Amino acid sequence: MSRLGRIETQLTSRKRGHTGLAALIDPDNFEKKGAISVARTTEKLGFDCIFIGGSTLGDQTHLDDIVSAVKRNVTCPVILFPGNVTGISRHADAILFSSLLNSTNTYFIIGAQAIGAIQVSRYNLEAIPMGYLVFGDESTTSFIGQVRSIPYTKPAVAAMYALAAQYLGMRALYLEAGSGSNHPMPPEVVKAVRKSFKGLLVVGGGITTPEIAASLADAGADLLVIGNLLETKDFKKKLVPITKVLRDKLKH
Ligand code: 1GP
Repeated sequence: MSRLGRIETQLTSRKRGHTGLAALIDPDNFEKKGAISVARTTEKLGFDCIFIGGSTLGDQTHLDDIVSAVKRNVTCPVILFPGNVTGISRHADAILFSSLLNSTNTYFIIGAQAIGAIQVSRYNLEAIPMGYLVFGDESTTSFIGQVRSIPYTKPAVAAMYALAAQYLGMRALYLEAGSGSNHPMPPEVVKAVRKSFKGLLVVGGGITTPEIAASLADAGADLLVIGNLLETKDFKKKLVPITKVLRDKLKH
């Protein structure tokens, strides 16, 4: 098994129960200026890292531009969150080297990874081995990834996959409700997964309020990912209560 790199060590160094935040920038929805502004703002608000990626990304030159621009403007880790082989950039600090475990197409489970591995190695990117589980069937991620969705109402099924991910050596697991989802991950699912998965538990999709963030943190998520909200007007104002609720939890 690969050794823990610098970025993964940083991400996993929080105490259990101290939930962090990742800002997700989808290059399909940002030009350089906007991406820089979001990255700077979120870092100032105390976000732990920036994820860059998206499920429909095709323009690697644009990805490189965004990643290098963001990298020049923040000190926190800039981590790739690829939906395909087109999501790799030499300018990032690390990559969530993920397998979409509940895809029906082997391409998204291991095919893209095999092709992408060459580039990851050539660019000397830190690879963080991650299982990716998609819930619900209305998101772009679910459609593009040809997912056989895990029902939101079946925490035991999610926990089963989580345990399998752990036995396969994945040190991170991402529970995905889909970008812009009206149905964020139910805390019961996160709780069930937390019981069987010991690694870094990442949760994203539809996190837009401090209440949702707090319930997922209480359920045991290590890192919450916020993307869509960053693309809305007055996003900073909306983020402040979310960062506050998580910060307040650190005190207890
Ligand atoms: C999507 O989980 C991420 O891959 C973030 O979701 O865009 O809904 O915040 P949102």
